[in-house]
Amino acid sequence: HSKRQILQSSSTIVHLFEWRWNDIAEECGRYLAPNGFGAVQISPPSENVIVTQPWRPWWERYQPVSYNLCSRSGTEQELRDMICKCNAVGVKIYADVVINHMCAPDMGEGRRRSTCGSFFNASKREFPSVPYTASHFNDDKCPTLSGNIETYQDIYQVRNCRLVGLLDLAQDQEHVRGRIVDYMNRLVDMGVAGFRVDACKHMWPEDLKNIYSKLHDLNATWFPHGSRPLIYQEVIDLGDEPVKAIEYSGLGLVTEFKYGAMLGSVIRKWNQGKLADLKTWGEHWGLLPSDEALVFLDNHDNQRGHGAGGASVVTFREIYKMAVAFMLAHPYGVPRLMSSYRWDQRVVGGKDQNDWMGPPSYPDGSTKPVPIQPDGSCGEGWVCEHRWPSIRNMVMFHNVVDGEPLANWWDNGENQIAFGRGNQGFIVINNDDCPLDVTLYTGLAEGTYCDVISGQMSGGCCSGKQLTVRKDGRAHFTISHSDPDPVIAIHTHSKL
Ligand code: LAG
Ligand code: CA
Repeated sequence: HSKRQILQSSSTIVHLFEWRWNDIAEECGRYLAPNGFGAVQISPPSENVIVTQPWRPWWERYQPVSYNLCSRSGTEQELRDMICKCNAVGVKIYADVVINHMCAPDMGEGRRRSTCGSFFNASKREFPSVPYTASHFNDDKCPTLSGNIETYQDIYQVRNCRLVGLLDLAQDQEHVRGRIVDYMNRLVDMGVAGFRVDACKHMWPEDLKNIYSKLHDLNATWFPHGSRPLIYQEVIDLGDEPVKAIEYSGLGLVTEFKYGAMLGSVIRKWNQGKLADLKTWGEHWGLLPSDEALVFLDNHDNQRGHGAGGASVVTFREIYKMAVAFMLAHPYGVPRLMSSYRWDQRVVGGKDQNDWMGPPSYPDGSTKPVPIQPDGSCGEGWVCEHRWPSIRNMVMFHNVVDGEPLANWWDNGENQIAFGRGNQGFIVINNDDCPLDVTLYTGLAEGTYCDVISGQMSGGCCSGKQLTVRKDGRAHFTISHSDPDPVIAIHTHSKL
C-alpha cells in the first residue's frame, strides 16, 4: 500500500463532541487529514432550545426548535466553510440529526430561548420556522396516560410516545417526512457525507426507509457521482427489549452498543472475563454482522451515565488507550472514537450530579475555542483523546491493515494476547498482573519495526521501542505489567 492508498482507506470516525465549526475546520487540515482520520461526527447543527436551568447543558442540543443551521457550534456560514475545508482535505463530515422529536413541552415560547432567535411555542407544539404544528406530533397514537414512554417492553410506546418527555414527531405524515428530508438534503447539498441519526429506536423502520430513500446523492464537487449518504443509526439494543437493532440494519449501519459494554467488561476483567476470550470477538458474541456495525468504546451519553452501556464502558478517565488499540487493530466494525471535554464528576448515590455540564464556555454561554498546546495536546478542558499519540498512531495502523484478515492469534489463556492482520500489522497486549515475555510468529517480513504505542517513526528514526522480526517471521516481545501502556503495535509502515 502506498501512503496515498492508506489515507484513502481511512474510515475511522472521530466525534468532536461540542466543538465549534471553526475549530473543526482547522483540525481537518492541520491534524485529521495528515494522520489518516476518515471523518468527523459533528454535534447536532440544528437550532435548539437554550436551557438555563441547569446552565447550558450539553443535552440542550437534543431539543431542536427548528432546522435552521445555527447553534453553539457556529453559524450556517461557518458550518458551510467547515464542510468545504474538511472535504477539500479528504475528511468527511457526518452530521448528528435529531429527527425523532422537538423540544420538551415545558420549554416556553418566544424568540429568546432559541439559538437562532426563531419563534416557537412549546406548550402549543408550534414551531413555525419548520413549520410544525400540534397536528404533526404523535400524541394521538401514544397509548400511555402520561404521553411519555413508560416501558421499553412495548414497541408502540417506544415509537409513538415521548422520549424523556420530548414532543414526538409523526414521521408517518408526508408533511413531517418532507421537512426532515429537506433538512437532511440541505446538509447533503452543502457537502456532508452522511448522518448519525439520533434516537432511531424511537422511529418506525419503514418511516426511516422512506426518508432515506428521498435523500440526494452526495455533492459531486467532492464525491463520485451517484454516491449515497452513509447513515449510521443510533439504536440501543443490549438484547433485553423487543425493539431490535436488526430491524434497522437493512437501512444503514447501526450503533453496536454491546461492543463497548462487553469489551469494557472484558478489559476490566469483570465476571471472570479475560482478553483470551476475545479470540472469537465479533458475531460469535451476539454482535451484529461486522459490515453493519458502527463500533465505539464510549459515546457522549454513556461516558456520563446517560443512554446505555452501563458502568463497564471505558472512557478517557481509565484504561482507554488499551481498549482503543484493540478496537483499531481488530477488523470488526466501523470504528468511532470519542473526543471529549473534561468535567468534574460528583457522584452521589451512583449518579453523577454534574452529568449535564456543557463544553468549556465563557460566562455568556458561548463555547470556547480548542487551543492546541506546543506538545500537540489540547487546553482549556478539551481532552482530545484523538490527539493522544498512541491513539493517533493506531488510526494509521487501522488504515495500513485495512482489508486484511485477522491472523496469527496467540494468547496465554489469560490476559496476554497477540494477533496480526494478514502480513501488514501485529499487536501484542498485556493486561495480566505479570510480565509478558514471548516469541511469536508475526507474519511480517524480516526487519526492524518501530512500536507505534511507545513512539513512532519520524525522519527515518524510531522514537519508541524497536522490534526485530527474524527471517522466519518471529519476533521476541516483552511487556512489563507495570507499563502504563502495556501494548506493542507494529506495521509495514513503521518499518525502519
Ligand atoms: C439520544 N439518542 O437516542 C441522544 O444520544 C441523547 O443524548 C438524548 O438525550 C436523547 N436521545 C434525546 O435526543 C439527551 C439527554 C437527556 C435529555 C435529552 C433532551 O441524555 O437527559 O433530557 O437529551 O435534552 C433532558 C433532561 C430530562 C428531561 C428532558 C426534557 O435530562 O430530564 O425530561 O430533557 O426536558
Ligand atoms: Ca418517536
